Amino acid sequence: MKLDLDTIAALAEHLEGCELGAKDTPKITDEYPEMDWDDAYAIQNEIRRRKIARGHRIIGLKAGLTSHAKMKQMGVTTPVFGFMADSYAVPEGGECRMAELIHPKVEPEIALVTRAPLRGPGCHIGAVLAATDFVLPGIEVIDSRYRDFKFDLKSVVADNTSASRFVVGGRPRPAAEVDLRTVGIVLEKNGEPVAFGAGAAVLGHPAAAIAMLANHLGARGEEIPAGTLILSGGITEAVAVKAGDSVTLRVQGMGSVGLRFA
Ligand code: OOG
Ligand code: MG
Repeated sequence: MKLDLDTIAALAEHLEGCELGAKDTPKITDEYPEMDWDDAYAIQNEIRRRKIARGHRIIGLKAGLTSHAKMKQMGVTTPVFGFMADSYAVPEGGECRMAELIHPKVEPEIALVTRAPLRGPGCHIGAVLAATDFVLPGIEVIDSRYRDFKFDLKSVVADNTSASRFVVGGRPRPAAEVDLRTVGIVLEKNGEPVAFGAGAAVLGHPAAAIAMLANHLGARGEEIPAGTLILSGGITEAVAVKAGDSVTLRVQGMGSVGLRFA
């Protein structure tokens, strides 16, 4: 690690302050170019600790930048991992208030819920599928705290991978009943289809993103507990939204899920 604990705490406070106050900031590597991956995850963990200390619960995990479409859009090459706090959850068909957000975008994702713990190293797609209870459609609302969504990987990891809101719903299906590679998705904005894809856009198989997450946590002596909701990452480019927009994700054989922006 290159940063001291005071700097990590100050950066976590700054980034969480931007999240809660819906204010943007230049990316933190501008001021701390020496920061490394461990620093970045330490800042994210400190944001998580702050939320728990205020009485929030962590209700899920996420992988991001897991599709070529997303990596190309953001100009990066490796997946990243973050957490979801209870305050991020939006009910099915519910509303996101633009006043609480900076410049939100929506992503069509496949969500998985585990029924057994997953621990790396060596976690693979087969182990993930065996430990998955069910799969369901999810829309992630990302809202980078960085000005104009401009960041590098370390900055975005520190910023909890732009996590902001999410909704899951539709028709959950047992993992064994669907082929997540060929499952088709359509993302609609105000009734118009705006993005299309298939599960294989995420690392060849969305479960591969979960295996990477388990291996990432395993390297830190942690695991994915049983009963964890995990977003596997945007299948297509993220789509910008504004007040008045409504967004629906349709996933083949899994119904649809939606939310509105006000
Ligand atoms: C980083 C988060 C990406 C995904 O699903 O790819 C992400 C960003 O693009 O702001 O959540
Ligand atoms: Mg995402």
